[in-house]
Amino acid sequence: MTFAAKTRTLLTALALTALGTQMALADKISILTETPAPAAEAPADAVIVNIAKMKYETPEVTIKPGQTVTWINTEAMPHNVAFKAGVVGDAKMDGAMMKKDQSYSITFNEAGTYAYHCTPHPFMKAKVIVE
Ligand SMILES: [Cu+2]
Repeated sequence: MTFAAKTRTLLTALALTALGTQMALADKISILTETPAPAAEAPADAVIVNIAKMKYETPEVTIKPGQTVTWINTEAMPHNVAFKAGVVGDAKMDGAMMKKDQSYSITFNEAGTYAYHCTPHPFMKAKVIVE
């Protein structure tokens, strides 16, 4: 094999590995919109988790694969939804910060237990169980 051919083979292998990782990430969850939406625009069939007084008001929700959870921040303190590395993919995932009356929606595509927290307030913890 020539050097060029070897390089091409290596690059193809790297590209496929990167693609595989991306697809695995995209499979576990789908984020409805990267930036928070107005609370009133939460999907009608979503399971709602309100955030108030530095807490996720429903610390545990159980849904089926393909269902969407929408978080609504009801207070002035900004909050988000974040996953540690290994939960929804190899890397950690920090959702966008929600201001008061903003929402953030995630569709969970695969069965599993998804523990999450708020990035600036790591003591705020809850989970989504998909079964
Ligand atoms: Cu918070």
